[in-house]
Amino acid sequence: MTKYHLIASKACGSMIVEAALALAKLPHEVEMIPYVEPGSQRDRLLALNPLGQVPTLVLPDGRAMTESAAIILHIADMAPQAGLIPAAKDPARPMFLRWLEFIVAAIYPTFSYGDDPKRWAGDEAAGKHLRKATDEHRKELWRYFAAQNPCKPWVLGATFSALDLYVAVMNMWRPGPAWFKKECPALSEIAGRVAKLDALGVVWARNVD
Ligand SMILES: N[C@@H](CCC(=O)N[C@@H](CS)C(=O)NCC(=O)O)C(=O)O
Repeated sequence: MTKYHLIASKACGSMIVEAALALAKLPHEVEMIPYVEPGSQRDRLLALNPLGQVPTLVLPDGRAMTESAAIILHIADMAPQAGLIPAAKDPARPMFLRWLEFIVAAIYPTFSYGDDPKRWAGDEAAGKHLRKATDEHRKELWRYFAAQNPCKPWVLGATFSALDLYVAVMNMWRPGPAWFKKECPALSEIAGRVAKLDALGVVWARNVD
Protein backbone atom coordinates (compact mmCIF):
# COMPACT_ATOMS: atom_id res chain seq x y z
CA MET A 1 0.00 0.00 0.00
CA THR A 2 1.37 3.42 -0.90
CA LYS A 3 -1.43 5.49 0.59
CA TYR A 4 -2.65 6.23 4.07
CA HIS A 5 -5.91 4.44 4.75
CA LEU A 6 -8.14 6.20 7.25
CA ILE A 7 -10.88 4.28 8.98
CA ALA A 8 -13.46 6.91 9.70
CA SER A 9 -17.04 7.53 10.68
CA LYS A 10 -19.20 10.45 9.63
CA ALA A 11 -18.44 13.68 11.58
CA CYS A 12 -16.44 11.75 14.19
CA GLY A 13 -12.92 12.46 15.41
CA SER A 14 -11.70 10.88 12.19
CA MET A 15 -12.94 14.03 10.41
CA ILE A 16 -10.15 16.00 12.12
CA VAL A 17 -7.56 13.61 10.69
CA GLU A 18 -9.30 13.57 7.31
CA ALA A 19 -9.05 17.38 7.22
CA ALA A 20 -5.38 17.27 8.22
CA LEU A 21 -4.58 14.74 5.48
CA ALA A 22 -6.39 16.94 2.95
CA LEU A 23 -4.48 20.07 3.99
CA ALA A 24 -1.23 18.09 3.98
CA LYS A 25 -2.04 16.75 0.49
CA LEU A 26 -0.77 13.30 1.50
CA PRO A 27 -2.06 10.43 -0.67
CA HIS A 28 -4.85 8.82 1.30
CA GLU A 29 -8.17 7.07 1.09
CA VAL A 30 -11.04 7.18 3.54
CA GLU A 31 -13.14 4.19 4.53
CA MET A 32 -16.35 5.34 6.21
CA ILE A 33 -17.74 2.71 8.56
CA PRO A 34 -20.54 2.63 11.12
CA TYR A 35 -17.95 1.99 13.83
CA VAL A 36 -20.33 0.91 16.60
CA GLU A 37 -22.33 -1.53 14.44
CA PRO A 38 -21.34 -5.16 14.72
CA GLY A 39 -20.21 -6.59 11.39
CA SER A 40 -17.25 -7.23 9.17
CA GLN A 41 -16.11 -3.58 9.09
CA ARG A 42 -16.11 -3.32 12.87
CA ASP A 43 -14.30 -6.66 13.10
CA ARG A 44 -11.59 -5.29 10.83
CA LEU A 45 -11.40 -2.12 12.93
CA LEU A 46 -11.11 -4.17 16.13
CA ALA A 47 -8.29 -6.20 14.60
CA LEU A 48 -6.38 -2.98 13.97
CA ASN A 49 -7.50 -1.13 17.10
CA PRO A 50 -8.95 -3.29 19.88
CA LEU A 51 -10.55 -0.17 21.39
CA GLY A 52 -12.76 0.02 18.30
CA GLN A 53 -12.21 3.75 18.00
CA VAL A 54 -11.98 6.06 15.04
CA PRO A 55 -9.75 7.60 13.84
CA THR A 56 -7.65 4.56 13.08
CA LEU A 57 -5.06 5.25 10.43
CA VAL A 58 -3.28 2.51 8.51
CA LEU A 59 0.14 3.83 7.57
CA PRO A 60 1.57 3.18 4.07
CA ASP A 61 3.76 0.43 5.62
CA GLY A 62 0.67 -1.33 7.00
CA ARG A 63 0.99 -0.47 10.67
CA ALA A 64 -2.03 0.95 12.47
CA MET A 65 -1.85 4.29 14.21
CA THR A 66 -4.44 5.56 16.66
CA GLU A 67 -4.87 8.72 18.79
CA SER A 68 -5.81 11.81 16.81
CA ALA A 69 -3.15 14.06 18.36
CA ALA A 70 -0.35 11.60 17.62
CA ILE A 71 -1.65 11.23 14.07
CA ILE A 72 -1.78 15.01 13.61
CA LEU A 73 1.82 15.31 14.84
CA HIS A 74 2.85 12.59 12.39
CA ILE A 75 1.05 14.23 9.47
CA ALA A 76 2.73 17.54 10.31
CA ASP A 77 6.12 15.76 10.34
CA MET A 78 5.40 14.40 6.86
CA ALA A 79 4.04 17.70 5.51
CA PRO A 80 5.37 20.64 7.53
CA GLN A 81 4.28 23.04 4.74
CA ALA A 82 0.62 22.35 5.58
CA GLY A 83 0.83 24.62 8.62
CA LEU A 84 -0.90 22.19 10.97
CA ILE A 85 1.57 22.92 13.75
CA PRO A 86 3.63 26.05 14.44
CA ALA A 87 7.31 25.34 13.71
CA ALA A 88 9.59 24.25 16.57
CA LYS A 89 10.90 27.74 17.34
CA ASP A 90 7.68 29.61 16.63
CA PRO A 91 6.48 31.32 19.86
CA ALA A 92 3.01 29.89 19.13
CA ARG A 93 4.33 26.32 19.44
CA PRO A 94 4.17 25.86 23.25
CA MET A 95 0.56 27.02 23.35
CA PHE A 96 -0.29 24.79 20.42
CA LEU A 97 1.07 21.79 22.34
CA ARG A 98 -0.67 22.83 25.53
CA TRP A 99 -4.10 23.19 23.97
CA LEU A 100 -3.78 20.14 21.73
CA GLU A 101 -3.19 18.07 24.82
CA PHE A 102 -6.04 19.82 26.61
CA ILE A 103 -8.48 18.93 23.84
CA VAL A 104 -7.52 15.27 23.64
CA ALA A 105 -6.86 14.64 27.33
CA ALA A 106 -9.56 16.79 28.96
CA ILE A 107 -12.35 17.47 26.45
CA TYR A 108 -12.39 14.31 24.30
CA PRO A 109 -12.78 11.91 27.28
CA THR A 110 -15.98 13.68 28.33
CA PHE A 111 -17.45 12.11 25.19
CA SER A 112 -15.77 8.76 25.79
CA TYR A 113 -17.57 8.44 29.13
CA GLY A 114 -20.73 10.37 28.26
CA ASP A 115 -21.57 8.83 24.87
CA ASP A 116 -22.44 5.43 26.31
CA PRO A 117 -22.78 6.23 30.02
CA LYS A 118 -24.47 2.98 31.09
CA ARG A 119 -21.32 1.13 30.06
CA TRP A 120 -19.40 2.96 32.79
CA ALA A 121 -22.03 3.76 35.39
CA GLY A 122 -23.88 0.44 35.50
CA ASP A 123 -27.53 1.41 35.86
CA GLU A 124 -29.80 3.82 34.00
CA ALA A 125 -30.00 6.52 36.70
CA ALA A 126 -26.26 6.60 37.33
CA GLY A 127 -25.72 6.64 33.55
CA LYS A 128 -28.00 9.68 33.19
CA HIS A 129 -26.08 11.44 35.95
CA LEU A 130 -22.74 10.64 34.31
CA ARG A 131 -23.99 11.93 30.95
CA LYS A 132 -25.26 15.17 32.51
CA ALA A 133 -22.13 15.71 34.60
CA THR A 134 -19.73 15.12 31.70
CA ASP A 135 -21.81 17.36 29.40
CA GLU A 136 -21.73 20.17 31.99
CA HIS A 137 -18.02 19.72 32.65
CA ARG A 138 -17.31 19.97 28.92
CA LYS A 139 -19.05 23.35 28.77
CA GLU A 140 -16.72 24.64 31.46
CA LEU A 141 -13.71 23.27 29.58
CA TRP A 142 -14.75 24.99 26.36
CA ARG A 143 -15.40 28.30 28.13
CA TYR A 144 -11.94 28.06 29.68
CA PHE A 145 -10.35 27.18 26.32
CA ALA A 146 -12.09 30.13 24.62
CA ALA A 147 -11.07 32.56 27.38
CA GLN A 148 -7.42 31.49 27.39
CA ASN A 149 -6.78 31.74 23.64
CA PRO A 150 -6.91 34.72 21.26
CA CYS A 151 -9.41 32.88 18.99
CA LYS A 152 -9.29 35.58 16.32
CA PRO A 153 -9.15 34.69 13.50
CA TRP A 154 -7.78 31.31 14.68
CA VAL A 155 -7.41 29.66 18.07
CA LEU A 156 -3.77 30.78 18.37
CA GLY A 157 -4.44 34.22 16.89
CA ALA A 158 -2.81 34.93 13.54
CA THR A 159 -1.47 31.38 13.16
CA PHE A 160 -3.81 28.71 11.76
CA SER A 161 -3.22 25.26 13.25
CA ALA A 162 -4.76 21.84 13.71
CA LEU A 163 -6.46 23.24 16.84
CA ASP A 164 -8.85 24.99 14.47
CA LEU A 165 -9.71 21.63 12.90
CA TYR A 166 -10.58 20.19 16.32
CA VAL A 167 -12.75 23.21 17.11
CA ALA A 168 -14.55 23.02 13.76
CA VAL A 169 -15.40 19.34 14.16
CA MET A 170 -16.16 19.38 17.89
CA ASN A 171 -18.41 22.43 17.38
CA MET A 172 -20.84 19.96 15.79
CA TRP A 173 -20.85 17.70 18.85
CA ARG A 174 -22.60 18.20 22.22
CA PRO A 175 -23.51 20.81 23.39
CA GLY A 176 -23.95 21.68 19.69
CA PRO A 177 -23.48 24.63 17.33
CA ALA A 178 -26.23 26.77 18.91
CA TRP A 179 -24.53 26.56 22.32
CA PHE A 180 -21.15 27.48 20.85
CA LYS A 181 -22.67 30.41 18.99
CA LYS A 182 -24.19 31.77 22.18
CA GLU A 183 -21.58 30.87 24.81
CA CYS A 184 -18.32 30.72 22.86
CA PRO A 185 -18.97 32.83 19.76
CA ALA A 186 -15.29 33.10 18.85
CA LEU A 187 -15.09 29.29 18.60
CA SER A 188 -18.25 29.21 16.54
CA GLU A 189 -16.71 31.75 14.16
CA ILE A 190 -13.55 29.66 13.85
CA ALA A 191 -15.70 26.65 12.97
CA GLY A 192 -17.39 28.73 10.25
CA ARG A 193 -14.03 29.84 8.84
CA VAL A 194 -12.65 26.30 8.74
CA ALA A 195 -15.79 24.97 7.06
CA LYS A 196 -15.27 27.50 4.25
CA LEU A 197 -11.67 26.48 3.46
CA ASP A 198 -11.63 25.36 -0.18
CA ALA A 199 -9.18 22.54 0.51
CA LEU A 200 -11.67 21.00 2.95
CA GLY A 201 -14.73 21.04 0.67
CA VAL A 202 -14.57 17.29 0.00
CA VAL A 203 -14.10 16.51 3.70
CA TRP A 204 -17.13 18.57 4.71
CA ALA A 205 -19.25 17.11 1.90
CA ARG A 206 -18.36 13.57 3.02
CA ASN A 207 -19.11 14.19 6.69
CA VAL A 208 -21.83 16.80 7.00
CA ASP A 209 -25.37 16.40 5.66
N1 LIG B 1 -8.22 9.45 22.13
C1 LIG B 1 -8.81 9.13 20.88
C2 LIG B 1 -10.33 9.15 21.03
C3 LIG B 1 -11.05 8.66 19.78
C4 LIG B 1 -12.52 8.44 20.05
O1 LIG B 1 -12.98 8.34 21.20
N2 LIG B 1 -13.30 8.36 18.98
C5 LIG B 1 -14.71 8.11 19.13
C6 LIG B 1 -15.47 8.55 17.91
S1 LIG B 1 -15.45 10.30 17.71
C7 LIG B 1 -14.91 6.64 19.30
O2 LIG B 1 -14.33 5.87 18.55
N3 LIG B 1 -15.71 6.25 20.29
C8 LIG B 1 -16.02 4.88 20.55
C9 LIG B 1 -15.38 4.37 21.82
O3 LIG B 1 -14.63 5.10 22.46
O4 LIG B 1 -15.66 3.21 22.15
C10 LIG B 1 -8.35 10.11 19.81
O5 LIG B 1 -8.00 11.26 20.13
O6 LIG B 1 -8.28 9.71 18.64
